[in-house]
Amino acid sequence: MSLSFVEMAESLKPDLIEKKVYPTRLVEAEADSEAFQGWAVRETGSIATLRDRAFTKGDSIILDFGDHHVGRLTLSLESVDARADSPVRLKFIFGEMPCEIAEDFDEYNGWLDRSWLQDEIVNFDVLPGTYTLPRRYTFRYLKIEVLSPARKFKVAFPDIYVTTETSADVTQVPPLPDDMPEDLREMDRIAVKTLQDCMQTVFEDGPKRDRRLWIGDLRLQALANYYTFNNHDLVKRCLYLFAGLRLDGGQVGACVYEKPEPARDDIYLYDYSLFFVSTLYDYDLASEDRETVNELWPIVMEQIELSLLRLDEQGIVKDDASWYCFTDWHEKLNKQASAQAILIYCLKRGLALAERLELQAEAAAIRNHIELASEAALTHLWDERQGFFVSGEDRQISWASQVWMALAEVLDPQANAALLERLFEVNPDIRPMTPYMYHHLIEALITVGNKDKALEQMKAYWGQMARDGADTFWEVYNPEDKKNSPYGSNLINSYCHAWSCTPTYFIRKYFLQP
Ligand code: RAM
Repeated sequence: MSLSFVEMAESLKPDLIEKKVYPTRLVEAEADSEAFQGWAVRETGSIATLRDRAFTKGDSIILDFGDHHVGRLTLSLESVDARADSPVRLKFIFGEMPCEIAEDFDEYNGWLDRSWLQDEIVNFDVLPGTYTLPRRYTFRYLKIEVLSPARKFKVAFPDIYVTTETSADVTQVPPLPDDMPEDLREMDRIAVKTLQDCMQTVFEDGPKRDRRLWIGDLRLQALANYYTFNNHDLVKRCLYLFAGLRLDGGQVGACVYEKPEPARDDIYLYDYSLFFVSTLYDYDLASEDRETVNELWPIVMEQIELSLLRLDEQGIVKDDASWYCFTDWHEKLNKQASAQAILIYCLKRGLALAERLELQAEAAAIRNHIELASEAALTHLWDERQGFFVSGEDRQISWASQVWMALAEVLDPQANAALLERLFEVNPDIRPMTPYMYHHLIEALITVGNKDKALEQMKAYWGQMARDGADTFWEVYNPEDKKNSPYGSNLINSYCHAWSCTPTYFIRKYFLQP
């Protein structure tokens, strides 16, 4: 009997690799207008001094674990001066970034639930004792506030460590050549660590938040993975989850959950459902696993057909209130042109897959759709006078629309290259907001043959993130507004985010030879 898609996915669930990591120093966060988001971290003592200290109500310490980690905290507690005659009550605050241990979570008023912020009050009944907290945390910094004891005894922390978890096997990552410039080597290292910490039993988008599988993120993680950890089974598992958990209309949903059992979310994003096509295309190239590709091919056709239903009589993606396409976190961005371009981009990958699978009739049908959708884009979205693609009723000109049209290669190669040059010259106001959109900008520059500009942009963006102190690359980064958040508070941003891990893909795919 053949397995259902979800059963197949579950049969591929990986074991997690664990490692014990100890804190490296004691620190404090201090206000510093020069530092990223206004918080600098200053060393207050060596970790060795922790063993000799005893704490009472009102005391607190901040431990620095030296790098970003995902895992479970274990700590040993001892009573000092007298036997513990009451439980010990501790508050733990875990932070990926200094802002999380410096600012008060109770003042948080962002749009996502506060419960994503990682803090906890825990009572420990028996001392001495060694305890492992039940939840997984994502952090570099840990603040411990002692809420009790206040009277007879004090509490000491003779041992404390995190057991990290990931399905990424670091021994698989090929070393970079010795002559790789230091800034790129560093960017690659941070990107690989970002991917590593997001690789759990699925490719999570962010191990702090949302800790789930989104297909837009998966697509980019899978690309980076093929050049680093090269774990094909994890991509395969994720593809089967999306295939097996489609929405009622057949669309691949934007994200799925794993626990308590695999389940879909109800979010449908036009672009994200189409990315099933390109993710399978990339998987096929990397793995040559024809059995899987053949089995999942019908879902590709289904996503294509469903997406074509959104075209109006002119062959353009309808832009009304009844749909949502992600493209980027930018509140003013009109998504019509980028959606049209993503449709064409994915149709082209669908065509290549159909040809590889020798499905002539399907290939012919898709070829026809590519012609019609490209023709429609040139007729209705291309503004010859301005030399840009326009989007929506107000004929908006944005970076995202041009970048995606360049990736879809709607114009001939020369005109495509000129489009991106003009984009930099004119610099329309609606700019890329996230590393996700920057990824596409870099890929578009490489597509038109402008590798120098791609490298320059990568260094200006991810390079600046590294200079701003990133241990892992962030979900949101606007060098002009470093507290920027699509959720109303930088505390809730994810500071280890899947869609930010692609510098390693670019470096290893395009920049190994100078
Ligand atoms: C956010 C996350 C995720 C992304 C979606 C669209 O919730 O950042 O990574 O894919 O938005």
